[in-house]
Amino acid sequence: MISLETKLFGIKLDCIFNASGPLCTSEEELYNLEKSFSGAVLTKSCTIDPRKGNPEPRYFDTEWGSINSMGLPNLGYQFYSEMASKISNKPYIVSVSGMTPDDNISILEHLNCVDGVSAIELNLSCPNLIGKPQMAYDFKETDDFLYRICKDLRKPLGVKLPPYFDSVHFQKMADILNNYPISFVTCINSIGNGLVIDPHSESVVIKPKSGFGGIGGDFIKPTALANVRMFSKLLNCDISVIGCGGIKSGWDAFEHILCGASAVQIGTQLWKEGIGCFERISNELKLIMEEKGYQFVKDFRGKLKEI
Ligand code: ERO
Repeated sequence: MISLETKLFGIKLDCIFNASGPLCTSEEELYNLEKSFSGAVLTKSCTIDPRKGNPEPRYFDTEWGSINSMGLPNLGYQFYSEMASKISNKPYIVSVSGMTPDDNISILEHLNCVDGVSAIELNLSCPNLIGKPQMAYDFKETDDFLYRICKDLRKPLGVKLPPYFDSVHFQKMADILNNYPISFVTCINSIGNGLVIDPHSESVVIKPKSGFGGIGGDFIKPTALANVRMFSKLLNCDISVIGCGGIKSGWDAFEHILCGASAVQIGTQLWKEGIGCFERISNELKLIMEEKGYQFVKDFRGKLKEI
């Protein structure tokens, strides 16, 4: 019997679930995720107050993926906190992306005490907030901030990272993360500030930030795999890596796990295909495992060969 079971923050779950972002904002979307083949229910990143987000159009599908500048539309942390008692069949992970470090501290203090919140994914990498840098590109600020929040942590904490492109940056971030009681890192958020244009209309395709936005889909898979691989090697073994970026098939999920991911998240493909993607990708991954003679995720996790 092939099993997709994995263990994250001490909980057993199926290793494929949603990325924070697509189809995980409203009550209906969260219930739909609970009913689907997603291994967990992860919320849209939340702020203190509900937000409408950036002006539309703010998401655009391309053949190879997507560009978005949603601007953090969400229903506010109280809503996601209340949903914790309603999502009872799957691990429930709340993504947090406060507008300031103090906002994050307040939200985390609250969620620390909410039954039914299985874990928190702290998003340090939103690329689309006008005038706000991605915190995880500032190593000192990230270190200071983790120091503050980890003092009083009562839930498993994960960190959603932006893509890094330089060996020194991988090492610097890993050295910081290794100092804190972090349960997992998610690699990667969308590649920030890409530009998609339509040459026919001679126009950008999304409205916010003059058309600049986070890139997801096929093109980001090699960068995502590199980040999963590097952090799997550099982080303490008690920090799990979750792969995210360019996963639309069982083979993509297999590649992320081979690079060291303990679980994978689906972003752009979830926007495009809807919640049916979890069952399809899970079945594809199981077939690959069967053909290769692997029964468990751990049989091939991190076992990428070098030549
Ligand atoms: O614009 C957003 O809401 C958004 N888009 C992304 O690609 N990544 C994010 O982390 C994010 C907001 C937190």
